[in-house]
Amino acid sequence: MKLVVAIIQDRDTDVVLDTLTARKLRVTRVATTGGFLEQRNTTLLIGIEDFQAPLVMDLLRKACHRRSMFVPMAAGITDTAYGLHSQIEVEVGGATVFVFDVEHFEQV
Ligand code: 2BA
Repeated sequence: MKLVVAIIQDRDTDVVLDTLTARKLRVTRVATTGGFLEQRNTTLLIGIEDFQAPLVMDLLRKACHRRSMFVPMAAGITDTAYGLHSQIEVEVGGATVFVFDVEHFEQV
């Protein structure tokens, strides 16, 4: 068995949940926050059989999109030469995925 931990953008969450549950895959959604941008994102915990891992990766690839975001430069690195409201472009997503082997699974 494997545990897939996938960090995705909030706006992709509904589509991913619908896609996974339509295939009878079980998923838990956790509200999280990225450490760099400090913006909300979603972490999914997906417990699966080993043979389902390629399917889950494929579904995540199709449903999660990379997007460019413009965020204000941190006050400490703002250069007035670029104006007071300087923004930097950051690419976020589609999904950051960790796959773990599960040592033990039990529902009591
Ligand atoms: P954040 O930490 O808010 O990062 C958002 C985006 O900012 C990242 O997109 C990346 O493009 C950029 N970024 C992050 N740290 C950076 C740094 N030190 N220097 C320059 N740019 C940086 P993604 O890579 O797609 O990550 C999206 C979210 O996934 C992250 O939000 C974080 O919540 C999570 N994540 C990504 N890699 C992770 C890891 N190795 N461990 C745990 N969580 C991770």
